[in-house]
Amino acid sequence: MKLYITTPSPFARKVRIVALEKGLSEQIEQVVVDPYGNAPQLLQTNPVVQVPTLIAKDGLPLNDSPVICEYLDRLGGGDDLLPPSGSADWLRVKRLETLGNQALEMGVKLVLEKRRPENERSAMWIERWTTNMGRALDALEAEDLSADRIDLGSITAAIALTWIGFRHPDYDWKTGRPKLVAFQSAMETRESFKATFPQ
Ligand SMILES: N[C@@H](CCC(=O)N[C@@H](CS)C(=O)NCC(=O)O)C(=O)O
Repeated sequence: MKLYITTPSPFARKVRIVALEKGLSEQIEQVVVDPYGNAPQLLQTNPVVQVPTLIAKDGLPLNDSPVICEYLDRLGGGDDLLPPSGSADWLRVKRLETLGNQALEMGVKLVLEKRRPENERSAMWIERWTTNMGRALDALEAEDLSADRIDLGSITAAIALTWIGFRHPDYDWKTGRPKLVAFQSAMETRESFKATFPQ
């Protein structure tokens, strides 16, 4: 299998962590590409030219981190990172995964907006996306997150926190969110997290 990534991408990090947790890393060649430069290999396989994109075992391209993670979870060994579909636990994990992804999506929009020339930036969007990112983090703080429960929900929430700290160093996500602070630092001690820290 082939996985297109960038090393700072939080969505790609999620997939890399899942691959490690499921013992699949040796079967996956990681290829660093430039999505914003329309890397030809990526353009050929993903119509919206984003990382992560996985070329699965049968050669089929998988384009979005949730579907890639679910595919790898079914393929690999060890404990399930996604409980059986339809169960109460599955819904709990999916909700956490979605909140983590929502926080990340707001954060990615902010990065792109802030990369525009200063006179073209929209203060309105920056304000809205910052507020929404904070709300997603507040919603996560209110959840029962535990570093002892490794699943797609806890993995996504933890990588979102780390990435926001990495990409938005001026944004204080820690004050008022003590449960998230303890959770994120405990998750980052796992080998799969240490091996994929954003750079
Ligand atoms: N929903 C996608 C989001 C992926 C995404 O936003 N990737 C970013 C990098 S972090 C990207 O490749 N952006 C390039 C672009 O949008 O042109 C997922 O979960 O995989």
